[in-house]
Amino acid sequence: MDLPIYQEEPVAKKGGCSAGSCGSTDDQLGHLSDDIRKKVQDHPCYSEEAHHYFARMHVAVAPACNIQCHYCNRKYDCANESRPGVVSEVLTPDQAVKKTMAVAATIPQMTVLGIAGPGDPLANPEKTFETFRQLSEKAPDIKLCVSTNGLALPDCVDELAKHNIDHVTITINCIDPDVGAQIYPWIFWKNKRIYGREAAAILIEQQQKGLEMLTARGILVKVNSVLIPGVNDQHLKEVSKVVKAKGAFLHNVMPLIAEAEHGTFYGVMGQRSPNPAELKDLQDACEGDMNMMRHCRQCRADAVGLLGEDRGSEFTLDKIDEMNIDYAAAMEFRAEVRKGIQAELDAKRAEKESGDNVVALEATEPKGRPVLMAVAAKGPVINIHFGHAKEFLVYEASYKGVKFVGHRKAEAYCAGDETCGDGESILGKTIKALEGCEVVLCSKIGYEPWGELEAAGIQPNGEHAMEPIEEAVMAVWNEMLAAGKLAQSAEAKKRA
Ligand code: CLF
Ligand code: SF4
Repeated sequence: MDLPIYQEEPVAKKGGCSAGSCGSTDDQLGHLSDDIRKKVQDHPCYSEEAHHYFARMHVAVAPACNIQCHYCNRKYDCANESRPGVVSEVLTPDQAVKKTMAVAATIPQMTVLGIAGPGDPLANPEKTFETFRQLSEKAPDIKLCVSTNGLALPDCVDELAKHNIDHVTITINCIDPDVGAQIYPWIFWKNKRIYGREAAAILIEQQQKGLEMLTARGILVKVNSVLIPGVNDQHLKEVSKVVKAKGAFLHNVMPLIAEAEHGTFYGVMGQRSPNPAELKDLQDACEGDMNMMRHCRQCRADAVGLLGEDRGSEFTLDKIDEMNIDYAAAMEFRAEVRKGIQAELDAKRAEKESGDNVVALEATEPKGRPVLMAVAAKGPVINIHFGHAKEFLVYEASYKGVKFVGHRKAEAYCAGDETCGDGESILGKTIKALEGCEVVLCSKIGYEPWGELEAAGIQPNGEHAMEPIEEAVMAVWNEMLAAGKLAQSAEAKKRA
């Protein structure tokens, strides 16, 4: 069996987490029925734990959209489910199926096929459902997933259920038409273009109706919301409450991406994006009511691979044409690989439950303040050199344990000799991206960035290379506590 794709080097040390929860969805969702756990445990978006092990892919078969969002420019991927970047190729359903089989045969950990754009999948129902129809026949071991703005959703629920699609994402940015009118200039509804508040009211009604219909059928619904400062930032707490009450399974609040160069209305008008602290505060505020997703990477509509990586360029149509795919053999191999991952995850859980090999959590009462730590990792262990990291995972450590709170994008500081001259400015950007983090854990780090990070108040740490992330983060927090670095303010003490 090949090594799982995240594993660049062998895992040197294994162990349970002292925190008990570690922010892993597996534990957070411990209350779920076996049936639902089975549905989410190898879906990289629905399970935070699974996203370290399992990959997803999107096929861009849906170019048209039936609404306009102020954060979207059709030239780019759907901002609901993607970071801006043109879709390399819009595919026909036949091409999409061929690509999916090629990826599934090459990346056995790819468990989920999603349709998420570049327009709205349900505004392109023939292409979307033809793709799903073929795949459910030809690749029955792949879970099917769809993401929609919800306008056409109520009309499509039967068809979705028919294709055994049990993961649907609806982007719901508001439940108040006055807020909606600031986000959606128009919708295309019953062969007419409708504008402003009236358009927003119809969209909201359709979204809510679709959500209720799906949950009534036992289909898992994730709600995505784009956080737009000054527009829906206060309102999203209410959205979270309402969608939870209607049975949504997970809420994913994502930051608005509004770069002027993408040519979106918000970008051109100078609407700002939220900063990481604003995003975290809102996610924390919603968390009391809802399971929150914090590991979303705002993928491209043609993304391939683990969340946070994109292997799409390996699977262009001309490259796929040259591949020889024996899907029956691939299915066997995929099953074997998944069994291996499952055994690893089961062992990890058993270890956690037994408490064996657990780093002691020294602080069991409210002492010591929470600390944000950035981690350079791909998969569940600290395995990336600081200079090679293209993103950092951010964890919050406290006396309660370790919780995953998000990620920060970065440019690789060290990409080889030719780019070393750019290193300094890239390092400056990375330090800015890590704002609020007090420690950065990585497998290795050079002398120069070490000094600059320290000068910026971020302590580099390469001592936990190849260790499981949560354990290492907890150990560092305990060291800081023991060294007297985590004194709480009087106000924080009172709150605790
Ligand atoms: Fe794709 Fe979306 Fe399905 Fe995941 S993505 S259709 S639920 S398989 Fe995932 Fe990507 Fe975030 Fe979407 S990380 S943008 S939430
Ligand atoms: Fe763009 Fe998606 Fe909004 Fe349609 S639903 S306008 S594709 S962001």
